[in-house]
Amino acid sequence: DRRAIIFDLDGVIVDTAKFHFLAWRKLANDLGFDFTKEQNEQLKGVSRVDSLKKILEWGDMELSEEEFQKQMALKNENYLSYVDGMDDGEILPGVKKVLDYLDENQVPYALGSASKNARPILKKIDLYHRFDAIVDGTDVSKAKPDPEVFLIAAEKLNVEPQQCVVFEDSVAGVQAANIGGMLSVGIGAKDVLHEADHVFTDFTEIELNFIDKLLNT
Ligand code: B16
Ligand code: MG
Repeated sequence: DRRAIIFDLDGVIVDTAKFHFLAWRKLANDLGFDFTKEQNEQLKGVSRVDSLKKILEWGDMELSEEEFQKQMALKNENYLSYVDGMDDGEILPGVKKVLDYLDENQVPYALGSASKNARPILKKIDLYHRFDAIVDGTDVSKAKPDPEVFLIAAEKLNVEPQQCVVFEDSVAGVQAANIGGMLSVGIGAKDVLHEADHVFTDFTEIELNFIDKLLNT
């Protein structure tokens, strides 16, 4: 049976995906090109380094190692300027209801995020202390779709991967959950996240008895 939940952060708990998009787009524009919202889907759940590599490919550009590092730092600075203004009002609709329900039923849950900024963001939105475990971009060496981030989370929760349900908004993250042997629940568009076991547009669509069913099958 399933006994624990792992949540992705960006695009699942909070909509920081929009800030990543703005910051990456500014970087591309400053370098003299642009990319689309569709291309941006490919950046979701992907590490900072791999995101910049992809973007440079789209712009058909190459940077020296030094310039690459500089651009990553600039992007992060710009991203953090958006994050700075965040508070618990940024928690996506329906998320708290699910967390409250898990607490009431003593279901352990962890964070499994690719972001190196996950901990400060959780603090800003006042959820840091509610997670039984936090695994983020500072703890892993392999990026999603590698399941490492979720496998470490399962280990920290003291459960088997097969006992975990993962909530993810990204294609790479859904693949990571599937490869890790976990049940995947996509948050977003059905056509994008078709590899997930279940897909919902957002958490307001998720009934608590669905969570119950997930945990009892
Ligand atoms: P950072 P998640 C991911 O977070 C984002 O989806 C992705 O767009 C971002 O590039 C990545 O974190 C790294 O973030 O630059 O803050 O370290 O969705 O896995 O929570
Ligand atoms: Mg995400």
